[in-house]
Order: sequence, then structure tokens, then C-alpha cells
Amino acid sequence: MKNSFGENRGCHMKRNLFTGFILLFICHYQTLLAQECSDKQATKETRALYKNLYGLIGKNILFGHQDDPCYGVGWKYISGRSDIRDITGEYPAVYGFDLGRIELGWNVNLDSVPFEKTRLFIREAYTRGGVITISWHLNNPLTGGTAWDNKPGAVASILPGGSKNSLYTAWLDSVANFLNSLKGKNGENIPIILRLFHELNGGWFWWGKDQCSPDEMKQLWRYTILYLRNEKNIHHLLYAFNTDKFSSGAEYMERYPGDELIDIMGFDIYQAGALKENSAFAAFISRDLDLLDSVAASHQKIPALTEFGYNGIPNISWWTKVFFRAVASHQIVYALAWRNAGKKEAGNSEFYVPYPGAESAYDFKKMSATGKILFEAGVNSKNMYK
Ligand code: BMA
Repeated sequence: MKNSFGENRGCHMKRNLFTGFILLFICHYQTLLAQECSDKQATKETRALYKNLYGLIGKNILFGHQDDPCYGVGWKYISGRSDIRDITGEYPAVYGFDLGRIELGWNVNLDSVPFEKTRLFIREAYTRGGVITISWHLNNPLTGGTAWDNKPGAVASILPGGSKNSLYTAWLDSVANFLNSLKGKNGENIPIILRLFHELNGGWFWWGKDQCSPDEMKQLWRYTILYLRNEKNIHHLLYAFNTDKFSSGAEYMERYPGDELIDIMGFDIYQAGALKENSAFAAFISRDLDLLDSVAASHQKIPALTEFGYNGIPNISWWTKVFFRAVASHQIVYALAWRNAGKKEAGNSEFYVPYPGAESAYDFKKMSATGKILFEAGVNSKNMYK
């Protein structure tokens, strides 16, 4: 039978089959492309990390903790110790560290962690198969104040042509030196998720939304990443873009510098202030996770909860009833709890994962047994660098 093109049915079927194959090929090719990180010269371990993180989408969530092997509630620098390990028997799957003050040539970071120790802990974490993410609470380059010194003008001052551009570039050199010193046992560079200019839609950091225009912020991203990539020849990084909690896809994307620079899309959220109640927090985080799922999928990036916490977790079933319920049905591949600083100078305390004896310890262990949230053994079995 002939169709309107004058072909018979057999020919028509062949054409359909052919079109089907082409479509299948395009889809497959797109998925393959999506599994490539933004740095086309990335090292093989970094490319593997990207591909393996991508593969976790919709399957597992790696549990992370800031400064985990450094200190916990009531202890500091005890070899082999970790609050998460004390509860679950395993280290976390993801380890967060911060480089704030490296730019000043200090030996310790803004939370007094010696960079020597950070280097050692990163190497040990990598050897255990863990994933490492680094943030940078860098000082205000214009005023010399801290990251929270949010006077306007600092971002503009460090862009090319600005009065602090050479200072900022020297600061990037110190970050580059540290990143280049992170080596595995065969001399390979240890892949790092570099989380720059975090919470940039908030107003509290000098790189925040009230201190610079979206265009200035995008220029800063581009300048920073291309400097590390092309001038410093660093190819063992995945770049994470992350806002604070947000209200719409448009707000999320306002300062996004471009798919060719970014690998991971995330946001930070805390159960505090207006989100102090479980129900308010659960509703907000669920809505933001929905928005993140769709924005990350449409840019073919990896979604992550780059920082979260409920200080003190004063609720015995928060992990299973609030946190797990919110995250389990979403696409994020990791969630990083903030640091267990313990008792602080002012007499208040800060911790975001339980330690032995803490109210939510039993519930945390229960969550760790679901199989959905992975810790040391789970991430190790995934061979993230192969
Ligand atoms: C904050 C607190 C501070 C810390 C800062 C940077 O949320 O934990 O104590 O100095 O992060 O790590």
C-alpha cells in the first residue's frame, strides 16, 4: 500500500525503524554527553567521579559531613575518630573541608583546622573511597574583613581592571597550590568538588546578592574557573554552584554562570528561624528539592544538597521522619551536614549530626540502615574513581 509519499508500507516501516534508531542513538549520545564533566581536560579519576555521581541520580544519596575527621562534640584530632563513625560504625561517604584564610598564608583555617591536617584527612578519605568537597570562606578582598563583611563593591574590585584583581589572583594561586598538593598514592591528583561563592542569593557574604549585580557575579565565576583551569592548569575539579534556600527557578538561575563551567547544582538549607518547625522545614526543603530536580535535569547537571542542618537535632525521630522523608524521593546524590563544632566560646553549641548519647543518635542509625543513604562502605563499593 502506498502512502502520501508514494512509498509502500514495508518501506514506511523501515523508515520508522530507522527514525527510531536515530532517536535512540541521539538519546543515548545525550546521556553520554551528560556524563562528561565541564572541564574537557579533566583527569581520568575526575571524569570517573563525575560519571559515577551522575549514575547515583535517583538511586542513592551519599551522606556527607563537614570537618568530620577533624573534631566532634567533646573531642579534637583523635586519630580514627568521627562522630558519624561512633554512631554508625562507618565514616561518612562525603567529606567537607574549608580553605578560608589560606589566602592570607595562615597555617590554620577560619575554624582553626590546620591545612596540614586537612591535606592528610583528604588523602585518607580518598583512600577509603570517599568523595571530597571544599568550600572557601575567603576574606573580603576589598576591606580585609571576614567573608561576612558584606559591604558592597568587593566583587567589582577583584574583576579584571579592578583595584584588587591582582590580590584576588594571588589568593587563587594559594588555593591552586593547596589543590595541587592533594595526591593519591600513585601520585594522581585527588578529585575535589570545589564549592565556590556559596549561598550567593543571600545577603550575608561579600559575594551575596545585595553586594554585586548578577552580571558581576557571573564574571567572577568565569574569571575564577578559567584562571584555575587555563592559567593554573588544574584539571581535577568538579565545580559546584549553590544558592541558599530559594523561591523559584528564576531566583536559582539568576547568578548561574553557565553549563560549560558548572558540574553540580545545589542549595543550602537549615531548619532555623522561619523554618524552625518540622512542618515548615519539611515543606520548604521538599519544594526546593522539586525545583532543583527540574533545573538540574534541564541543564543535565548533578543535583546535591550542598549544606544542611538542624542545630542540636532536638527531636528523636527527625532523621527518619523529617530529613529522610524529604530527601528520599528526590534526585540529589549527596547531602552534606554542617560541622559538629561542639561547645563554642559564647556558651552555645553547634552540631548537625548526632554523637554517642545525643537525642537523635538511634534514629540516625536507623536511617543509615535503610540502604538508600550511603556511608563509607556504600561509597567504597561504588568505586567512584574508576
Ligand atoms: C558557620 C559556623 C561558624 C563557622 C562557619 C565557617 O556556619 O559553623 O562557626 O566559622 O560556618 O565554617
